[in-house]
Parts: sequence; C-alpha cells; structure tokens
Amino acid sequence: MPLEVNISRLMSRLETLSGFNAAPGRGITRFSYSPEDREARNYLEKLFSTMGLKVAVDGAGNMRARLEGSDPNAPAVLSGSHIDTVLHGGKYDGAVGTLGAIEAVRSILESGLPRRHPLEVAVFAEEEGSNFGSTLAGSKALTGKYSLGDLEKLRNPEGKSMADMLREGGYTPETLKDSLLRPKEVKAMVELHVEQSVVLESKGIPLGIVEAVAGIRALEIRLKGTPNHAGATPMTLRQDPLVTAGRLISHIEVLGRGSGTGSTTATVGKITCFPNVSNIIPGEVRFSVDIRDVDMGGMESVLRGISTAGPAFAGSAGLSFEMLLVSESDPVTLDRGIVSLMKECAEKRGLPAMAMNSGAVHDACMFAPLVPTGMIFIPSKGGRSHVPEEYSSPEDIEKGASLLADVLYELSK
Ligand code: HGY
Ligand code: MN
Ligand code: MN
Repeated sequence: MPLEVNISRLMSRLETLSGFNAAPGRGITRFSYSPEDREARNYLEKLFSTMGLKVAVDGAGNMRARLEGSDPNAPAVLSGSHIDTVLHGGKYDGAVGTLGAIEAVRSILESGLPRRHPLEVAVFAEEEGSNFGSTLAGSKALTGKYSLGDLEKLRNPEGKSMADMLREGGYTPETLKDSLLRPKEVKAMVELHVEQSVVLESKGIPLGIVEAVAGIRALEIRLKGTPNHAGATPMTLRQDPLVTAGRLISHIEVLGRGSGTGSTTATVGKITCFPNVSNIIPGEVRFSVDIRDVDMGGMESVLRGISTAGPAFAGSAGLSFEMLLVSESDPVTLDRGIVSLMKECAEKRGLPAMAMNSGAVHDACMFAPLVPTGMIFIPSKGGRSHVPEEYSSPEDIEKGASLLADVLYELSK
C-alpha cells in the first residue's frame, strides 16, 4: 500500500506559512530572524510537537526535528529546506520542501510501517542570503563552512553582523561548534524544491530528479571616481563610475553568454550609486555579480573576464576598481544511489520523472560533499521564481511529496 500524503493538509499549511509575511499583497517577504520568521518557527514547532518530533535549534537558528526509528544509534535520514524568502518572493521556494518533508514524515508515521533509522525534518536558516548577501549561510554554519568568526564578519546593509542578529534573536552563535553536522550520524539528505525554471513545465513532466547543482560566486564590484557638479564639469574632465559600471555590466552579460559551457549564468541584480542625486556626478558605484554554473570552468571564465576588464575599464576612466567575493559554493554532483532510488520509486508510482540539473543553489549543496544527498524538483509555472507570481500546482506538490515520502521510507527501513 503506497504511502499517502494528505495534500489538502499540506496546502492549508502552505497558506498558513505564507501568512507570516512582512509585505502582504506584494509576494512573500520573510527574512530569517525577522518577526515573521519567528512566527513561522513557532508555527512549525507546534506542528513538530503534535507529531511527536523532538526539536533542536542550533546556534545559527537551523531547526532539526527528529522522529526516532527502532535503532536510535542508526544514522538519520534527513529532509528539509528553508522558510526564509527573498524580498517580495514567492510562497513556494523553500516552503514546499519544508512542508513537503513534514507531510512525508507524517505519512510514514501514519502508515505504521517499521523503520530502523531516525527521520529528521530540517529547516535551514538564511538560505536566501536576504539579510547578509550570502546564500546558504545557515547550512554553511551547520556544516562547518562558516565559523563564528565568519558570522561576525557577515553584515547586513545597516552594518549589523549575522552573529549579533542571532544573539538579538535569542540564538547562541557561540555554541555553533557544539552542534555541527556529524556526517556519520546522517545516512542521507533529500530536499524537495520547486524547479524555479522552465524545463519540467516545457516537457510536461511533473518530477525532476536532480543530478547536479550549480555552484555560485557572489561578488561585489566597487568603482570609485570623483563626485562633481553635473552642469559645471565638462564631459572631458570627469571620472564617472556609473558610466563605467554600465560598460562593465554589459560586458559581464557577454562573458556569461560566452563562457563556453552553455550553462553559465551571470547576473547583476543590485546596484547602489553614491550619492545618487540627479545633479551630482556619482562618486562611487557598487554592484553585485551573481555567477553560477554546474561546471566550475564556466564560473572561472567569467571571473577571469571581470578581473581583466574591470581594471582596464576603470583605469581608462581614471577610477579605482575593487572586486570582493561575498560568498561562494562549488558545483555538486548528487548521489547516484539516491538518483536511482528516486527513479525506481517514481516508476513504481507510475509518475513520469526526468533527470536534470539545478541552476539555483540549495541547502542540499552543503550536504552533498559530506553525506549521500538527493533533490526532487516539481514544475514552476512559467519557470518563474523569486517573484510574487511564483506558483506550483497542488497536483505537482502532491506528486513531489509522495515521491519524497517513498524515498525517505526506503532509506529509513
Ligand atoms: O539564489 C538561489 O539560488 C537560492 O534561491 N537561494
Ligand atoms: Mn530555495
Ligand atoms: Mn530562493
């Protein structure tokens, strides 16, 4: 008898979770450690306790809710995602994987089927990097990629460090080192996530079995010139960083297209201009560059291109050029054994599924080098994500959660 997920229960929880939102009516804004995040966590903690799961929260705010199996010393099978969002984002990114894991574990619990391994539902903090610009900051802290020192250095636009924001939220970043992930205590990690692109929808296939996840290099470029009077300064006497930023940003788009791998993305999504006044020639411009690829070579080719063009363009305009690495994670290949288990489980249910890669990064990237890790995708309507229009259908969410339940059960037997 296949495991039964209760999709109406899952969808009503998704609605409840979406209600914890700093900007209702303009998508979902729920940054980690915000009041909305706290409300969402309280809600999840209640869910966990009704299911009899024991919750532990680490120094970075990552939650792990545990359901014992017959052998408490057996390594756990872990599934989860994130509940933080981008600014005015969608209600499915992260939430589907978190609530899907809860529903999958509940369906296994309700089935009464015997299990040896403990099951854990994880909720990772600061996945989007919306506060501090670094994606996967919570799972990087959990897996030891970020130390307390790193959390002291990560700053939000107001200059507050991640460590201080944690302390203000009642977390204890000093205890991070005592609750690091111990790989021998985790048998596998599986994350359900919306695809955030067009592949599944365009092929009419409801399930993606992820084989590789892109890496990311997140940069900040700083160009400094001479602020001056917009009217009195002749065009020949200017060191204008915004004009050069424009040239460099167009060049970065060319670098992304021409990296040679066909899977590179290079995006400038954020720009700040000082003093940002219409009748003053700008003094300094800072902009983000988000470079991704499943192939390291693609990212390296864009990085090389920027390191050459940046100083050259800046130099010819009498500007200074700085390139800072804000955050990074390498491309990962997911576990072949879990990929084949997913294919078998999908086949058993008669659900069409296709192997694919992920251009978005996910908390699973932090686990892949340490424990066998897999990801399941469901279609995103129109391939849209990180926008209020983000949408995945209850039918596809049900298929994704059902496949997740089967895979978690098989791994935990
Ligand atoms: O940006 C990403 O890939 C993820 O949604 N944090
Ligand atoms: Mn996500
Ligand atoms: Mn996201």
